[in-house]
Amino acid sequence: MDAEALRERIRRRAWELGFDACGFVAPDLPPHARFFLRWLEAGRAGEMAYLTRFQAQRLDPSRLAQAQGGPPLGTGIVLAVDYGQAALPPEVLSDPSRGIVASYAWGEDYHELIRPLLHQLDGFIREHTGRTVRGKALVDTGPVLERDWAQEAGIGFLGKNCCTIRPGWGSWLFLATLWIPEVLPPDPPARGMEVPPVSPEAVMAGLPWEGHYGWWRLSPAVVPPPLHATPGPGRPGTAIPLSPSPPLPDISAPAGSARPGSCGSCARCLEGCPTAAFVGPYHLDPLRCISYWTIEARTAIPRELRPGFGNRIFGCDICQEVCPWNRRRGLPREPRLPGLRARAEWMAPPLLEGFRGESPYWLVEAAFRERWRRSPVRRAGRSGMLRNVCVALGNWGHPSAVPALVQALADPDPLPRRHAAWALGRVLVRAGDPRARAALEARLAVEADEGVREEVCAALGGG
Ligand code: B12
Ligand code: SF4
Ligand code: SF4
Repeated sequence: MDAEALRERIRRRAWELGFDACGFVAPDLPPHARFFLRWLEAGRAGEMAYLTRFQAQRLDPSRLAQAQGGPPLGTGIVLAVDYGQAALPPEVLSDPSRGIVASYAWGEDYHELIRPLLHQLDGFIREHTGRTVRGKALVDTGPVLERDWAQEAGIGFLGKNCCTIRPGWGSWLFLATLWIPEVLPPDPPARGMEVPPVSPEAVMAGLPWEGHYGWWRLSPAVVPPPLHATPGPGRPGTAIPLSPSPPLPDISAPAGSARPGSCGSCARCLEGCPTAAFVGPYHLDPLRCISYWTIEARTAIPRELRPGFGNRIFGCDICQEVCPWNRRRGLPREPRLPGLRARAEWMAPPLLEGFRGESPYWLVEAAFRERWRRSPVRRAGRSGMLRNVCVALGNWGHPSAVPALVQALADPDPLPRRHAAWALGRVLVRAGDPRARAALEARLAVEADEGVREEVCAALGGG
């Protein structure tokens, strides 16, 4: 079988396995590698130490198998899974007594679902080529700039919010890559058109928000049609209507371009970020991002950022929710992989639910593991989630949160204790609840941890 024919067989098989898009790249230097290195030098990785490792492989994916004594890799297969589904209605999103979970975590952990599919795809290729060594199957955690490769493979373009956006689908995509020794013809890359490329230094310094940074032509051949021809049947309890769309800025295609994508002069994501995490278009500072703090970080959330978190307790979708490319999406539909379909109980749990006697999942490890079994939320851990929930309770500032916060203030882990103290301080300021003051004073009398003592004092001082 010739290389072109094998490539098309792989695409078809990828679709059958549940991938919605599949493109092919040559493993060269990723286009924004220099920006990535500058970004690292500026300390943007924070606690995400894994981003600082295996740079030789990240800058040259042909070496990804080298550490295990594997052969040089000749082709990258870039895959996307569309997880977009119903949006939460505005009254749920803005309900301060609920904790909003990012939509990528409404279904089961995508790493666990997608990795075996990559291995199956690799097995299919090996059957055709007779190869005995395995390809390198990576989803999220590998040393690969997945968004760069998705753009190179023509799957989507990079939005100013940093996300891969595919016109017609939006940005609710998981990305994954499979790197194989076989050399297959690459897809035409989604190269920028019309506007000259901007330098990494300019992106680091912060580009003007409303600038127009080009159109990206996308490969029309990434999926066997039709995609999601009919919306899925829906699961009980998850049929939540899409919220009505506000008027949209003009991001329509210039005449004569095929499947192009662009942000145009739109800057909604940059304006909409509640913690001002964007230095500028294409440049996010994770150390100001809700997603980083609520998922990745194991330390205390900076006090000045906490009010901006609102009721987001795990991840954040705001810079995607406001994006016209997501609002233009068609009818609500369901991911083809059944495991990714939203579970009603994982989307926006009432904040106080996990403190109650029948299932105190924010307080007891075993209950946490049971309540969030197979959910990506487990990544933050029980105490990390309790930290996040305390911030949301503080932002609610309602007296009914006091008993829960008193329990959190007695947690064995100082991390949630710090945030519970802060939240009680907010209830004190907002509602003047004497129980909040009493709890803080009682804690100060017994607390040994310096960080918690400092938070308690700040809370009692109204800081
Ligand atoms: C670290 C990481 C994070 C960090 C940092 C994110 C960031 N923007 O840097 C944090 C924890 C904040 C994060 C958050 C989220 N993440 Co994340 N994350 C990653 C991870 C592991 C590495 C990304 C990375 O290298 N960042 C470093 C910076 C430099 O890279 P970048 O943002 O991709 O930047 C690119 C652009 O800046 C661009 N660029 C530079 N200059 C220029 C100039 C021009 C003109 C253009 C067009 C582009 C451009 O090139 C850079 C390199 O590709 C990837 C998986 C992977 N292996 O790639 C997932 C990944 C990017 N995350 C993903 C998701 C789903 C999310 C969240 C939506 C989760 C959530 N709901 O909370 C948010 C979205 C936040 C956002 N707006 O980016 C998906 C993205 C899917 C998509 N459609 O884009 C990925 C690919 C995981 C996956 N396998 O599906 N994430
Ligand atoms: S805080 Fe939310 S809106 Fe801001 S960059 Fe992070 S994910 Fe996007
Ligand atoms: S909100 Fe606007 S600027 Fe941001 S990614 Fe979407 S189209 Fe681009």
